[in-house]
Amino acid sequence: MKDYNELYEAILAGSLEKAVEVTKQAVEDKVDPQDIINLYMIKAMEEIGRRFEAGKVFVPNLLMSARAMRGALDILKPLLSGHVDTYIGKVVIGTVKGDLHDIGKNLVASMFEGCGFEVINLGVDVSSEKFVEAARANHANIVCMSALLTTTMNYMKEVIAAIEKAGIRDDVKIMVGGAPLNDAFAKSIGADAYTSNANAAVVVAKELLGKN
Ligand code: B1M
Repeated sequence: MKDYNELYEAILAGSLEKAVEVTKQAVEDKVDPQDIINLYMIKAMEEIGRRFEAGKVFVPNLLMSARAMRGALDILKPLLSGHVDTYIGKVVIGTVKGDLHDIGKNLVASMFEGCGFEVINLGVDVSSEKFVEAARANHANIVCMSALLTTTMNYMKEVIAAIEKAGIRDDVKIMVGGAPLNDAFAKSIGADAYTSNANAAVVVAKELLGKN
């Protein structure tokens, strides 16, 4: 496969135009969208995160990289979404209250859509009330929560408590994800599953619904 390292560099540098240009080229060259995402885009976001942690770059750099990543992802989104006549299930997804990170969550949402789920994407900074309201109003099969901060991941427990209090816990499966989470954390808060990436989220969701 041709090397699209320019895409990695463009996202790292926060260059939206370049990221879009190289992604369009990769699509024209018929590169698998999953490879574009996993080999270049996510790796660039990981590296900008490392540099941020090391104090070499700052919040504006993160924002510019995120903007470049989103621009590139927008081009790939339609390619992740196949046409479906019958939905496998309904997913309500959001990034929990206090947390503004949405790139990973949107990737998970796109994968769900592409694999035959109907997705209600609540965005970022989502309160427990909003999760409950959306799950109930849409008769969701799955509630998916994302958190990227160690300070916000604990809010997931509050959402689960609210879902229980609303009397709909038996109607929905609860899935969680995001970089600081793991299996043990998911179990400790009473979630049905944790997955580390977007592909696994779809596989596990199908398993939970007995649709694999
Ligand atoms: Co922030 N940030 N950030 N940030 N940011 C991190 C998360 C951090 C690790 C960077 C670092 O220090 N190395 C750090 C968190 C430290 C911690 O909590 N331990 C951090 C910090 C500290 C902050 C601020 C506090 C910085 C500040 O203001 N001083 C601030 C907080 C704002 C807030 O949320 N209240 C902040 C702000 C931001 C920006 C707004 C500038 C921007 C986000 C823009 C946006 O999302 N629209 C940003 C970014 C870009 C990052 C990093 C660099 C990249 C995140 C990302 O998009 N990754 C991040 C460092 C890093 O992750 N290496 C960092 C790519 C994405 C594809 O991966 O989101 O992990 P990810 O999603 C994956 C999986 O986790 C999983 O699947 C996805 C795809 O495979 N997944 C799920 C995610 N959700 C799922 C849900 C599921 C299943 C799987 O449901 C079932």
